[in-house]
Amino acid sequence: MSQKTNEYSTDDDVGVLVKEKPPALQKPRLYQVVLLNDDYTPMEFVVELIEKFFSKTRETATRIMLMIHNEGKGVCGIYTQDIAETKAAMVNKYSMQHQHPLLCEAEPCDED
Ligand code: TYC
Repeated sequence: MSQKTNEYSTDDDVGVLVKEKPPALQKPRLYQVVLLNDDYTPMEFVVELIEKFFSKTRETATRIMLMIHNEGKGVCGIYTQDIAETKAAMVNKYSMQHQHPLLCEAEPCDED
């Protein structure tokens, strides 16, 4: 009698493919963590925050901060949903603790 040993084979079908492999896993949707401009948070605080939470050099952090200051918002990093939302929450908590109105959001990246 044929005994099923797992989903893809039985004892007596050695070497015979009885079921096709499942399709390859889909890539998870990515999220960008953005900082919003405001009129009150000091530039130096924003630069240090970008260095601290997004592991950027001072040069890159300064470029991102100036981009936000001039354009209204800017991307600090791209992650999976859980990490992006956790980072945004940590940044908002840190800004509040330092009494700055700086806002951070996680938003889905455009799909390609
Ligand atoms: N606009 C702020 C200022 O002139 C600086 C700033 C930059 C604030 C980026 C927030 O996400 C921000 N002090």
